[in-house]
Parts: sequence; C-alpha cells; structure tokens
Amino acid sequence: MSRLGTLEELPLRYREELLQENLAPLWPSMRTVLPHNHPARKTRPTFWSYKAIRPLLLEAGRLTPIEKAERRVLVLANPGLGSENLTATPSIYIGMQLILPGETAPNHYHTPSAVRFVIEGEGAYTLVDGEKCPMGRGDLILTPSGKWHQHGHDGKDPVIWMDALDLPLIYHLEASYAVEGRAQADSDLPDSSQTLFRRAGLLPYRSLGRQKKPYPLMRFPWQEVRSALADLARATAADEAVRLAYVNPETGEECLPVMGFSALMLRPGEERRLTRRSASAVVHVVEGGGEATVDAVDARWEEHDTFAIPTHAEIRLRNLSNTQPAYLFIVDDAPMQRKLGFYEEFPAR
Ligand code: GTQ
Repeated sequence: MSRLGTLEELPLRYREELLQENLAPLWPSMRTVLPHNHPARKTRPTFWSYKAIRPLLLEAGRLTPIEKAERRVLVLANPGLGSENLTATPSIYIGMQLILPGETAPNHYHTPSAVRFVIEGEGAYTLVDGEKCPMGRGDLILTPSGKWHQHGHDGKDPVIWMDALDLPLIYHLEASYAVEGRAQADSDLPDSSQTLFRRAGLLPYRSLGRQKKPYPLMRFPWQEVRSALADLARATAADEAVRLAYVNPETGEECLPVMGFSALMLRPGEERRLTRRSASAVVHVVEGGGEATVDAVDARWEEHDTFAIPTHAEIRLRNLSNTQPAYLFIVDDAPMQRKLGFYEEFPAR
C-alpha cells in the first residue's frame, strides 16, 4: 500500500492556481473518500429513551401551538452527524410527532417519502391522497414521495407517533421541497388494508395482469403484524430470526424506494446477533425490554425507545424477559442500497 502525496507537498503557487481554476488534486483526499476495505462513518450508535422524549414532546405541545409548528416534532438527531443536520443515520430522518385532540396538521406533499409508526394514543388519522388511515398503536402508514397528506385527531388524549423519512438523502441531493395544498375531503371509507388487501395471498381479481400501482397499500395494522410474527415463530427454527418484511402486496417488493421496513420478534430470553450489513438502520421498540450492543456501545432498551445503527455495524440484541416476546420495528436503507448495486451482507466470522 503506497503512501499518497499530500497537499503540503505541492508548491503553494501550484495549489493557488488550482484553486483559481476550481480544481482539486484527488490524491491527497483519495483515502478519505475511498478508504480501504471499510467505509468511514460519522454516525454514532445512539440510543434515545422514550422516557426522556415524552415529557419534552408534551411540553412542546404547551409551548408551541400547531399553527406555529405545522408539524410538532422533536427530531432524533445523531450527534455524530451534527445535531443541526436533523438526521439519525446518513439517509434516515426520525422525528417524534405530537398531535393534540382537535388539532390538524395541514395538507402538503413533499419529495422525500415518509412513514408514520404509531406509539401512543387513539383517535388520530392521516389522510393520504384521500384515503383515511386510522392511526392505531403500532400501525405503519406510508406517505410516499409526492402523495398529499394531512393529519387530524378526533380522540381525547395526546397522540404520539414516529416519523421516518428519507429526507437526509433527498436534501443532500438538493431535491427536497414541500408543496402546500387545500385540506383534503374527509372520507368515511375504510382504508385498503381493510378492503382490497385484507389478507396475504388474496388480491382483487382486477389487479391481475394490470399495470401495477407503485403504492397500492398505505396502512399496515400492527395487530396483523404481531399475530403474523407469533405464527411465524411456530414455523421458525430456534437459531433463525423471527422477522417479517413489509412489502407491496401486488409486487412482493419493498414498499418504498429508499427505506425498508421490518418487524422482528425476539423470543423470551432470546439473544440474537443480526447479520452485519452495508445498510444503516433505526430500531424502534414496540413492546418489551432488553439489551443491545451496537459496535462498541452497550445500552438497555425499553418500550418505545429508539436507536440508530450505522452502516456495517455489529449488532447484538437480547430480550431480558424470560416469559414475554419483545417486538422491534426496523427502518433501514437497504432498498436504496440494493437499487444502487452495493448492498452487502457479511456473514459471521
Ligand atoms: O408529518 O408530514 O417529521 O412533513 C417531518 C416532515 C413529519 C409530516 C416530519 C413532515 C412531516
């Protein structure tokens, strides 16, 4: 491995001439942008406790009326990436959003894709391109790039959910913007998880042979995911993970272009090493408590806690209950990495 020339080795006059012409020599920066064998990472394994977030978010509810916020959100900002950059991993934004009874968050669309994963409270809903999606605890609701969405709340208690967006990526590409619009008409129709896509393996007959819509299903109810995990566990060997992928029911592909979603059940007492891979991720605890080791960082996790996983990280998870399963919801950027052709998995050494 040769040592590359540095900037200082170049004559000052030459460096100034390069600068003048908007040129830069590659070789002094070669190992920074293309380090050998392993990417350089600034993302830190970071753990956010819901116990810390919740009172601060409720306080935001008292400090800032919805009209002054549009979206009342506390962002999970990875300190390694600069807290002002509002990003949990290089590609994934995570925010905790609060909506109070009677409030509405106005209609808009934007170029980044978003999803909501509901943490607590009942009676809120999101309207996505006219489809009314009730927000039950643990439900996943998609608002893909360019789809109109607004939120409302007809219930009695505060509702809190987690937003995940591919905003950092789209912002970095200088392609991020939003468009405001008039309020969508309310709808009394059930969302399509209750009608068209009621059950895996069954599709409306007319969707056969038809040009597929990119986003046929907007809502994935948690009760379905949870019971599917319990059933999957019965048919899964003890040394294998009990994990389900959220997919487009018409194509079987991942449901959004950049972010992928999955649900992992840790059996009582289970300790699991996840396959090391090139994707970054965010893990949210739906139910249960345990321990995690992400690279060199150890932490305890409880219900509704969230943690950031850098690319190429080593991950160990342990369910500390010997009687109850733990349920984790995982957002990653594997779909984007697969499309770009560099997604990798690294089997245990
Ligand atoms: O609810 O539409 O956390 O537009 C960030 C940007 C939520 C939303 C966020 C958004 C939204």
